[in-house]
Amino acid sequence: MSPARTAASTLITVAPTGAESAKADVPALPTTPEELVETAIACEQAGAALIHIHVRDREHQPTLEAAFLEEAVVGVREATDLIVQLSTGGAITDPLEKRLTVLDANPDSCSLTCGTTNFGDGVFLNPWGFMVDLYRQAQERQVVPEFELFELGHVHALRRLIDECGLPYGGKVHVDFVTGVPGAMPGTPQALLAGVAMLPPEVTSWSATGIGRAHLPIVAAALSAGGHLRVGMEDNLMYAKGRPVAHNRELVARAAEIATVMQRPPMTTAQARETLAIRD
Ligand code: KMH
Ligand code: ZN
Repeated sequence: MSPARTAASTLITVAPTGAESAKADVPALPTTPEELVETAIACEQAGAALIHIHVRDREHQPTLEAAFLEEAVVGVREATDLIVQLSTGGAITDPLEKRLTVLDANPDSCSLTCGTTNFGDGVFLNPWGFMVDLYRQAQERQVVPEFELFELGHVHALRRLIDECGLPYGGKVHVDFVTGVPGAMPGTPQALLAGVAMLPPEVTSWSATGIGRAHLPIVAAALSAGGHLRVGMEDNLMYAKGRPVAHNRELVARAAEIATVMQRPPMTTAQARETLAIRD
């Protein structure tokens, strides 16, 4: 399938929490296991088919500890049919070795960022050796990676990764353009379309994320260009000017509504599992 061909329906991913916002500043952020499961149920009902999870400890701090990750995977699996994707990006302070242990929690999917990038005032480290280790481990464990592309150079690094390591488990290649991170690829239709034009032919589906004020422009641009969507409070805390997001469900519901108006209604979880070749 050509990645530029418009899919009939839209895969909506929700990224509800992230590692960057503090619970004290954003009380609506789901940081407890109960809040995560409640969010997952509500977002599935609103049209999401995949959940990208970062977990927090009992003090609401980002963590990569196995017990918290496993609790999240099991809890969301029991309560929903969402594809469970764990972040291997964590927070920018997380060591690479710890990030590799995320796969021990047995997710359906994992994020895999295709290179180092500026990340606001910090640096999000993804050296080549780490990418290869993570990719090979995902292949061995039948975990489907979602390749995160923050920069146009990351598209080329994905080309190199496929050349060197082959295709992911299941044979499908799904990527997500993360646009609008300060210091990285801007959240503009022009940058997004440049990335889409560069995608290797092995890519079978792509989605896009617009950080902060890039959120709505990127939703519109991705749908127009045949892509899928990632929304959620990891990426955007404002529903509209002066109106904070009250619940992740709102962002999913609005994305689903726009997609439906554009004749690209939300995918079911079963369709999404087939699209990404998630193991049974
Ligand atoms: N929190 C960022 C440093 C991912 O989930 O893989 C990295 C991130 C990407 O969110
Ligand atoms: Zn993330």
